[in-house]
Amino acid sequence: MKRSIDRLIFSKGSRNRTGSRLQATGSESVIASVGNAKESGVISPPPPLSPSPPHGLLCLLVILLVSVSVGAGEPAETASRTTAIERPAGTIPGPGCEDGLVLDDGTVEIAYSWVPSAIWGEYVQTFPAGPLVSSRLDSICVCWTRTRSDDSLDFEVVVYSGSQSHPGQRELFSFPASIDAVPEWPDAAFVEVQAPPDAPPLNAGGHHIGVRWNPSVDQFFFVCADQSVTDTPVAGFFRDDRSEGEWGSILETSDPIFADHAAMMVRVRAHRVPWIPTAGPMGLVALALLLVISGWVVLRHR
Ligand SMILES: [Ca+2]
Repeated sequence: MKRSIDRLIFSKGSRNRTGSRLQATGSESVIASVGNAKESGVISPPPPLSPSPPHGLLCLLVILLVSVSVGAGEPAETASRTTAIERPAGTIPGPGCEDGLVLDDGTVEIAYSWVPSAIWGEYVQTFPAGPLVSSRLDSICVCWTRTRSDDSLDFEVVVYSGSQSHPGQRELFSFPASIDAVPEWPDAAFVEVQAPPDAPPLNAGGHHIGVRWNPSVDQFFFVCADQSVTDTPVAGFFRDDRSEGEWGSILETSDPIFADHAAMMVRVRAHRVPWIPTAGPMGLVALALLLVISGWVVLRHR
Protein backbone atom coordinates (compact mmCIF):
# COMPACT_ATOMS: atom_id res chain seq x y z
CA MET A 1 0.00 0.00 0.00
CA LYS A 2 1.33 3.38 -0.89
CA ARG A 3 1.81 5.46 2.23
CA SER A 4 0.28 8.84 2.54
CA ILE A 5 3.59 10.69 2.73
CA ASP A 6 4.58 9.28 -0.65
CA ARG A 7 2.01 11.53 -2.15
CA LEU A 8 3.75 14.48 -0.63
CA ILE A 9 5.35 16.54 -3.35
CA PHE A 10 8.27 18.58 -2.19
CA SER A 11 8.81 21.21 -4.83
CA LYS A 12 11.53 23.78 -4.66
CA GLY A 13 9.74 26.75 -6.11
CA SER A 14 12.78 28.98 -6.34
CA ARG A 15 16.53 28.84 -6.07
CA ASN A 16 16.71 29.02 -2.32
CA ARG A 17 15.26 27.03 0.55
CA THR A 18 12.88 29.70 1.65
CA GLY A 19 11.08 29.41 -1.65
CA SER A 20 10.28 25.75 -1.09
CA ARG A 21 6.82 24.55 -0.36
CA LEU A 22 5.02 21.39 0.54
CA GLN A 23 2.09 20.13 -1.42
CA ALA A 24 -0.07 17.10 -0.93
CA THR A 25 -2.44 15.55 -3.35
CA GLY A 26 -5.29 13.12 -3.01
CA SER A 27 -7.46 13.14 0.06
CA GLU A 28 -4.91 14.47 2.56
CA SER A 29 -5.30 17.84 4.12
CA VAL A 30 -2.83 20.42 2.99
CA ILE A 31 -0.91 22.82 5.16
CA ALA A 32 1.35 24.76 2.91
CA SER A 33 2.86 28.12 2.46
CA VAL A 34 4.81 29.91 -0.17
CA GLY A 35 7.48 32.52 -0.38
CA ASN A 36 9.23 33.23 2.86
CA ALA A 37 6.82 31.39 5.08
CA LYS A 38 7.23 28.11 6.93
CA GLU A 39 7.75 24.75 5.29
CA SER A 40 5.83 22.69 7.79
CA GLY A 41 3.40 20.07 6.66
CA VAL A 42 0.98 17.62 8.21
CA ILE A 43 -0.40 14.62 6.43
CA SER A 44 -3.58 13.65 8.22
CA PRO A 45 -5.35 10.31 8.00
CA PRO A 46 -7.86 10.19 5.14
CA PRO A 47 -11.25 11.62 6.14
CA PRO A 48 -14.29 9.34 6.49
CA LEU A 49 -15.93 8.41 3.21
CA SER A 50 -18.72 10.76 2.28
CA PRO A 51 -20.46 11.87 -0.90
CA SER A 52 -18.11 13.90 -3.08
CA PRO A 53 -18.70 17.63 -2.71
CA PRO A 54 -19.03 19.76 -5.79
CA HIS A 55 -15.69 20.68 -7.37
CA GLY A 56 -16.10 24.39 -6.60
CA LEU A 57 -16.82 23.69 -2.94
CA LEU A 58 -13.74 21.45 -2.72
CA CYS A 59 -11.55 24.24 -4.10
CA LEU A 60 -13.03 26.69 -1.60
CA LEU A 61 -12.31 24.28 1.28
CA VAL A 62 -8.68 23.86 0.18
CA ILE A 63 -8.22 27.63 -0.11
CA LEU A 64 -9.72 28.14 3.36
CA LEU A 65 -7.51 25.45 4.88
CA VAL A 66 -4.37 26.92 3.37
CA SER A 67 -5.34 30.41 4.50
CA VAL A 68 -6.03 29.27 8.06
CA SER A 69 -2.73 27.42 8.33
CA VAL A 70 -0.74 30.36 7.02
CA GLY A 71 -2.50 32.66 9.42
CA ALA A 72 -1.85 30.32 12.33
CA GLY A 73 1.81 29.82 11.44
CA GLU A 74 4.85 31.54 12.78
CA PRO A 75 6.16 34.77 11.33
CA ALA A 76 8.44 34.29 8.35
CA GLU A 77 11.55 35.28 10.25
CA THR A 78 11.02 32.41 12.71
CA ALA A 79 10.07 29.91 10.05
CA SER A 80 10.80 26.30 10.93
CA ARG A 81 11.13 23.32 8.67
CA THR A 82 9.55 20.80 10.97
CA THR A 83 7.22 18.27 9.46
CA ALA A 84 5.11 15.41 10.75
CA ILE A 85 2.90 12.46 9.92
CA GLU A 86 -0.13 11.31 11.88
CA ARG A 87 -2.17 8.15 12.28
CA PRO A 88 -4.52 6.43 14.73
CA ALA A 89 -2.84 5.01 17.82
CA GLY A 90 -0.72 1.89 17.47
CA THR A 91 1.52 0.04 19.89
CA ILE A 92 5.23 -0.10 19.17
CA PRO A 93 6.61 -3.63 19.27
CA GLY A 94 9.86 -4.54 20.93
CA PRO A 95 11.78 -3.38 24.00
CA GLY A 96 12.20 0.31 24.58
CA CYS A 97 13.74 1.10 27.97
CA GLU A 98 10.49 0.11 29.73
CA ASP A 99 12.39 -0.07 33.02
CA GLY A 100 13.77 3.42 32.54
CA LEU A 101 12.33 6.90 32.58
CA VAL A 102 9.25 6.69 30.34
CA LEU A 103 7.20 9.83 29.71
CA ASP A 104 4.98 8.61 26.85
CA ASP A 105 1.99 6.25 26.98
CA GLY A 106 3.51 3.59 24.70
CA THR A 107 1.37 4.24 21.64
CA VAL A 108 2.44 6.41 18.74
CA GLU A 109 0.03 8.79 17.05
CA ILE A 110 2.34 11.23 15.27
CA ALA A 111 5.98 11.48 14.28
CA TYR A 112 8.17 14.54 13.78
CA SER A 113 10.85 15.22 11.24
CA TRP A 114 12.58 17.88 9.18
CA VAL A 115 12.13 18.64 5.52
CA PRO A 116 15.13 17.58 3.41
CA SER A 117 16.42 21.12 2.97
CA ALA A 118 17.60 21.06 6.60
CA ILE A 119 21.30 20.26 6.90
CA TRP A 120 20.88 19.22 10.50
CA GLY A 121 17.94 19.14 12.84
CA GLU A 122 17.44 18.33 16.51
CA TYR A 123 14.54 17.24 18.71
CA VAL A 124 15.09 17.00 22.46
CA GLN A 125 12.72 16.08 25.26
CA THR A 126 12.78 17.69 28.70
CA PHE A 127 13.20 15.14 31.49
CA PRO A 128 12.10 15.81 35.06
CA ALA A 129 15.00 16.86 37.24
CA GLY A 130 14.32 14.56 40.19
CA PRO A 131 14.93 11.12 38.67
CA LEU A 132 18.08 12.27 36.90
CA VAL A 133 19.74 14.31 39.63
CA SER A 134 23.25 13.04 40.19
CA SER A 135 23.00 10.20 37.73
CA ARG A 136 24.84 8.82 34.76
CA LEU A 137 23.13 7.92 31.50
CA ASP A 138 23.17 4.20 30.70
CA SER A 139 21.24 4.22 27.47
CA ILE A 140 18.64 6.07 25.46
CA CYS A 141 15.76 4.54 23.54
CA VAL A 142 14.37 6.38 20.54
CA CYS A 143 11.41 5.32 18.43
CA TRP A 144 11.86 5.87 14.68
CA THR A 145 9.75 5.42 11.58
CA ARG A 146 10.19 6.32 7.92
CA THR A 147 8.21 6.94 4.76
CA ARG A 148 10.74 6.22 2.02
CA SER A 149 12.69 3.13 0.95
CA ASP A 150 15.93 4.06 2.75
CA ASP A 151 15.64 2.24 6.10
CA SER A 152 19.11 2.89 7.52
CA LEU A 153 19.69 5.99 9.58
CA ASP A 154 22.77 7.56 11.15
CA PHE A 155 22.06 9.98 13.96
CA GLU A 156 23.52 11.37 17.16
CA VAL A 157 22.18 11.19 20.67
CA VAL A 158 22.41 14.69 22.15
CA VAL A 159 22.28 15.66 25.81
CA TYR A 160 21.82 19.27 26.85
CA SER A 161 21.91 20.55 30.39
CA GLY A 162 20.14 23.74 31.38
CA SER A 163 17.17 24.75 33.44
CA GLN A 164 13.99 22.72 33.67
CA SER A 165 12.33 25.21 31.36
CA HIS A 166 14.96 25.56 28.64
CA PRO A 167 17.97 23.69 27.26
CA GLY A 168 21.33 25.39 27.07
CA GLN A 169 22.83 26.45 23.78
CA ARG A 170 25.82 24.10 23.98
CA GLU A 171 25.46 20.38 24.38
CA LEU A 172 26.69 18.62 27.49
CA PHE A 173 27.71 15.68 25.31
CA SER A 174 26.69 13.70 22.26
CA PHE A 175 27.57 10.38 20.70
CA PRO A 176 26.94 8.71 17.35
CA ALA A 177 24.33 6.02 16.79
CA SER A 178 22.60 4.24 13.95
CA ILE A 179 19.61 2.04 13.27
CA ASP A 180 18.99 -0.40 10.43
CA ALA A 181 15.65 -1.71 9.23
CA VAL A 182 13.59 1.22 10.44
CA PRO A 183 9.96 0.15 9.86
CA GLU A 184 7.85 1.98 7.34
CA TRP A 185 5.03 4.18 8.64
CA PRO A 186 2.61 3.40 10.26
CA ASP A 187 4.94 0.85 11.87
CA ALA A 188 7.71 2.08 14.15
CA ALA A 189 10.44 0.65 16.36
CA PHE A 190 12.64 1.61 19.26
CA VAL A 191 16.40 1.45 19.09
CA GLU A 192 18.38 1.38 22.33
CA VAL A 193 21.76 3.10 22.22
CA GLN A 194 24.30 2.60 24.98
CA ALA A 195 25.89 5.75 26.35
CA PRO A 196 29.70 5.95 26.56
CA PRO A 197 30.93 4.88 30.02
CA ASP A 198 32.89 8.11 30.35
CA ALA A 199 29.92 10.36 29.58
CA PRO A 200 29.68 13.30 32.00
CA PRO A 201 27.29 12.86 34.94
CA LEU A 202 23.93 14.63 34.89
CA ASN A 203 24.19 17.25 37.61
CA ALA A 204 22.29 20.22 36.19
CA GLY A 205 18.88 21.54 37.16
CA GLY A 206 17.36 20.21 33.95
CA HIS A 207 18.32 17.84 31.17
CA HIS A 208 17.07 17.75 27.61
CA ILE A 209 17.84 14.58 25.72
CA GLY A 210 17.11 13.65 22.13
CA VAL A 211 18.51 13.23 18.64
CA ARG A 212 20.23 15.14 15.87
CA TRP A 213 20.57 13.99 12.28
CA ASN A 214 21.11 15.25 8.75
CA PRO A 215 17.68 15.25 7.05
CA SER A 216 19.23 16.16 3.69
CA VAL A 217 21.10 12.83 3.71
CA ASP A 218 18.78 10.61 5.78
CA GLN A 219 15.52 11.91 4.38
CA PHE A 220 12.02 11.29 5.73
CA PHE A 221 12.94 9.59 8.98
CA PHE A 222 10.63 10.57 11.84
CA VAL A 223 10.85 10.55 15.64
CA CYS A 224 7.69 8.96 17.06
CA ALA A 225 5.54 10.97 19.43
CA ASP A 226 2.62 10.44 21.73
CA GLN A 227 -0.36 12.69 21.09
CA SER A 228 -3.12 13.45 23.53
CA VAL A 229 -5.40 16.32 24.44
CA THR A 230 -5.89 15.10 28.01
CA ASP A 231 -2.42 14.19 29.28
CA THR A 232 -0.15 16.86 30.71
CA PRO A 233 2.24 17.46 27.85
CA VAL A 234 5.95 16.98 28.28
CA ALA A 235 8.10 19.88 27.16
CA GLY A 236 10.33 19.45 24.16
CA PHE A 237 12.45 21.63 21.93
CA PHE A 238 13.67 21.69 18.34
CA ARG A 239 16.13 23.60 16.20
CA ASP A 240 17.95 23.21 12.91
CA ASP A 241 20.84 24.75 11.00
CA ARG A 242 18.77 27.81 10.15
CA SER A 243 17.69 28.53 13.73
CA GLU A 244 20.84 30.49 14.61
CA GLY A 245 21.18 28.41 17.75
CA GLU A 246 17.76 29.34 19.13
CA TRP A 247 15.53 26.57 20.41
CA GLY A 248 11.87 26.41 19.47
CA SER A 249 9.50 25.18 22.16
CA ILE A 250 7.08 22.44 21.15
CA LEU A 251 4.58 23.61 23.76
CA GLU A 252 4.80 27.29 22.89
CA THR A 253 5.13 27.34 19.13
CA SER A 254 2.08 28.01 16.99
CA ASP A 255 3.20 25.31 14.55
CA PRO A 256 0.04 23.19 14.19
CA ILE A 257 1.92 19.87 13.98
CA PHE A 258 2.59 20.10 17.74
CA ALA A 259 -0.96 21.08 18.70
CA ASP A 260 -1.80 17.84 20.57
CA HIS A 261 1.73 16.96 21.63
CA ALA A 262 1.94 14.78 24.74
CA ALA A 263 5.52 13.45 24.63
CA MET A 264 8.23 12.38 22.26
CA MET A 265 9.00 8.69 22.39
CA VAL A 266 12.47 9.23 23.76
CA ARG A 267 13.24 7.30 26.93
CA VAL A 268 16.36 6.99 29.05
CA ARG A 269 17.90 4.57 31.49
CA ALA A 270 20.27 5.97 34.09
CA HIS A 271 21.82 5.06 37.42
CA ARG A 272 22.65 7.14 40.46
CA VAL A 273 26.22 8.15 41.10
CA PRO A 274 27.81 9.83 44.14
CA TRP A 275 27.43 13.56 43.88
CA ILE A 276 30.41 14.94 42.04
CA PRO A 277 31.01 18.61 42.85
CA THR A 278 32.00 20.70 39.90
CA ALA A 279 34.32 23.39 41.25
CA GLY A 280 35.04 25.19 38.00
CA PRO A 281 38.18 27.32 37.41
CA MET A 282 37.43 29.83 40.19
CA GLY A 283 36.70 27.04 42.65
CA LEU A 284 40.00 25.34 41.85
CA VAL A 285 41.90 28.62 42.32
CA ALA A 286 40.18 29.15 45.68
CA LEU A 287 41.00 25.57 46.73
CA ALA A 288 44.66 26.03 45.78
CA LEU A 289 44.86 29.31 47.75
CA LEU A 290 43.30 27.63 50.77
CA LEU A 291 45.88 24.82 50.65
CA VAL A 292 48.76 27.31 50.35
CA ILE A 293 47.50 29.41 53.28
CA SER A 294 46.91 26.30 55.39
CA GLY A 295 50.41 25.05 54.67
CA TRP A 296 51.91 28.44 55.53
CA VAL A 297 50.01 28.58 58.82
CA VAL A 298 51.12 25.05 59.72
CA LEU A 299 54.76 25.79 58.91
CA ARG A 300 54.72 29.02 60.99
CA HIS A 301 53.53 27.20 64.10
CA ARG A 302 56.08 24.39 63.97
CA1 LIG B 1 -0.19 7.63 22.62
